[in-house]
Amino acid sequence: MHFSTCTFLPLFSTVIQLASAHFTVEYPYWRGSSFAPTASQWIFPCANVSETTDINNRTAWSHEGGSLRLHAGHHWALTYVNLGIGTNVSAFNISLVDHFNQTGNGTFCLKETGKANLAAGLAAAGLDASSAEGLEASLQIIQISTTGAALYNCADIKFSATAALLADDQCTNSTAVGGVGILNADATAAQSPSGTATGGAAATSTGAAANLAYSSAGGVVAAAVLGAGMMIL
Ligand SMILES: *[C@@H]1O[C@H](CO)[C@@H](O)[C@H](O)[C@H]1NC(C)=O
Ligand SMILES: *[C@@H]1O[C@H](CO)[C@@H](O)[C@H](O)[C@H]1NC(C)=O
Ligand SMILES: *[C@@H]1O[C@H](CO)[C@@H](O)[C@H](O)[C@H]1NC(C)=O
Ligand SMILES: *[C@@H]1O[C@H](CO)[C@@H](O)[C@H](O)[C@H]1NC(C)=O
Ligand SMILES: *[C@@H]1O[C@H](CO)[C@@H](O)[C@H](O)[C@H]1NC(C)=O
Ligand SMILES: *[C@@H]1O[C@H](CO)[C@@H](O)[C@H](O)[C@H]1NC(C)=O
Ligand SMILES: *[C@@H]1O[C@H](CO)[C@@H](O)[C@H](O)[C@H]1NC(C)=O
Ligand SMILES: [Cu+2]
Repeated sequence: MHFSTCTFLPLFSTVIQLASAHFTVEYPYWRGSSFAPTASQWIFPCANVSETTDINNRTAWSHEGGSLRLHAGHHWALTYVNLGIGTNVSAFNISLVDHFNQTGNGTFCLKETGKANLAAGLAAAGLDASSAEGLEASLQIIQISTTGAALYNCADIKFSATAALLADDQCTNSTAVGGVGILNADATAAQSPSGTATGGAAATSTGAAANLAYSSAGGVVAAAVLGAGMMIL
């Protein structure tokens, strides 16, 4: 924790080893490899990989929240999934999945991603199922692991009412891969670094981290958190 910002991290040779970890977006197919020479997952907002210019190369994705499959290289990472509407998105301002702790390395898959949040985000943009049909959009997936530096990858989609979700056999989490929600402590606990954890957070050790708690299984997408949660990274 408390590493300097990610722009300094490439100065350390260890980053070269970490580079093979990072993560891959397997579905919807990412806009291009963020391991390519001119790309870097450290670069906001999309790893310095340009948007897909040919609409036929965009994955058809349900406006009710399609599937998302990652290959995660870290043993855990705070993970966010955002979406922006447009052909060349600069504001990924629809939060599909607020941050949760993605645990385990290997395949991580959400069959139906952020359905309620996407509906609300489309409504905020004045869109509904019919007017969203065929629109281009981009997903931004962010992972933040132990060093506190954020990793970015994007995938370009087009909304399609007929887009299928991934089949069950193509959307499974690897053994020991999953996610846990992060619940912030209440105000009282936040004032007291040695305060009692509100759940099964005993694995974490620092004062602030001790205030984090796992939500019940399935609570991942709904997990609520205050900004203080970020500071422990
Ligand atoms: C981003 O990619 C372009 C080529 O697409 C390259 O010229 C540029 O140096 C890259 N930026 C960084 C910071 O690596
Ligand atoms: C679209 O995808 C095809 C097949 O992957 C690729 O050969 C082609 O270069 C892509 N076109 C653009 C404009 O990215
Ligand atoms: C897409 O947006 C980026 C960043 O704002 C910009 O550099 C690039 O020129 C845009 N691409 C097109 C085709 O307009
Ligand atoms: C995420 O979960 C892993 C595995 O349980 C744990 O080691 C790590 O500290 C957790 N990270 C946060 C920020 O809670
Ligand atoms: C997970 O990490 C362990 C230890 O670094 C490694 O041996 C294993 O191959 C990784 N598994 C996957 C699926 O990447
Ligand atoms: C996201 O930005 C677009 C364009 O600026 C705007 O129309 C939309 O209302 C914003 N959505 C949210 C959820 O803030
Ligand atoms: C993978 O794990 C996440 C977090 O626990 C869970 O929400 C998701 O449903 C799992 N994926 C599948 C396909 O079961
Ligand atoms: Cu990495």
